[in-house]
Amino acid sequence: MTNSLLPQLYTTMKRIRSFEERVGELFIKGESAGTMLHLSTGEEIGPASVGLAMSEKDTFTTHHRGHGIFIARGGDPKNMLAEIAGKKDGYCKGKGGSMHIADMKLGHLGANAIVGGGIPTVVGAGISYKFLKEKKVSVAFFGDGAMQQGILYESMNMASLWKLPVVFCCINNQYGMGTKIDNAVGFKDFSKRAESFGLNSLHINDLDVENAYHKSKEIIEDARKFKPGFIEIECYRFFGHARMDKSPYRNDSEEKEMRKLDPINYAKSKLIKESIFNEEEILKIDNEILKEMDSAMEFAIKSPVNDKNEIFTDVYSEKDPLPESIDKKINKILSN
Ligand SMILES: Cc1ncc(C[n+]2csc(CCOP(=O)(O)OP(=O)(O)O)c2C)c(N)n1
Ligand SMILES: [Mg+2]
Repeated sequence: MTNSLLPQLYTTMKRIRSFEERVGELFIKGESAGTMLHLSTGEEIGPASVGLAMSEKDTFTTHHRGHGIFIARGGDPKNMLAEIAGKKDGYCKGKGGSMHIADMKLGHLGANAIVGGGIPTVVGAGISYKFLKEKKVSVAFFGDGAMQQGILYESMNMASLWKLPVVFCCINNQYGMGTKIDNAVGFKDFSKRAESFGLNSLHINDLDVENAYHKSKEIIEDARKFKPGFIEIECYRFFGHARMDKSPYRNDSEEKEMRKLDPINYAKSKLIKESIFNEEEILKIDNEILKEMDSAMEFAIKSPVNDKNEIFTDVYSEKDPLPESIDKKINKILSN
């Protein structure tokens, strides 16, 4: 027995990677509802460390590369894969897909495909927690591309001014689509930028997920005491921007070198070095995860497609009925 959190952190990272392997498989089988599937392979240290450092009732938003974060926060691979397949058992009944999963029950306030789009939501959540005296923290996860968006700085300023229980978490994977960070960013010390807004700032640039967890935990718990924070986690996006991108803008030797910086392999070696698990025990964990993902895949493929009458449910507010002209158009579509 061990008090170390490393087994849990390792398992979370491995579940994220295995899940996303299945996302790729779903796409190859022609079962995914869209082609814009953004994998976080190589980046699992961020979702696992910050995701597990959050408390049960805490909330979050994600960017378009958010599968891993949702898994770390309790997302069920079955309903996530069903969502990506556009099926009825998906978290949003298949209407959101990979980039728009949300589940309020698990604190997921929404994934957002607009770069930086999910950031102000956590400021709103933070204001409500402060005034309702709820001991919750809201965390915005986003990429390095969003560090160049004005909305981030407006949000940081408000969080700082009103001392909100909010954390801004930048998963810096070195690329924004096909643009390397060096070609897009004048001043790369992101935590210094956040510090200048009066935020509690943390920069993580190593492969040790346990270390990232403990440091992130401090930032999150400070935010709970109304000292808002910023976390940057450096990593490398192992594959293309989305499934169709073969990364022609970067060379094989860079990818080969950078893929050596694998947080999962690092955690595995540490588990063995610290005699927490041996190779055989780790293989057993990995096989359990593969089984879990096999059944999630089966579940998603078997899940039915929604009835066409479901298309507009949960889309418009009941309190705010559709204008008559739109109603007529919808009825025309449904009657075809
Ligand atoms: C406001 C806005 N501009 C451009 C895009 C197109 N776009 C989608 S993802 C992306 C790159 C985002 O890079 P980053 O924030 O680093 O996230 P990553 O994809 O690396 O996880 C861009 C430019 C968009 N979705 N929204
Ligand atoms: Mg990026």
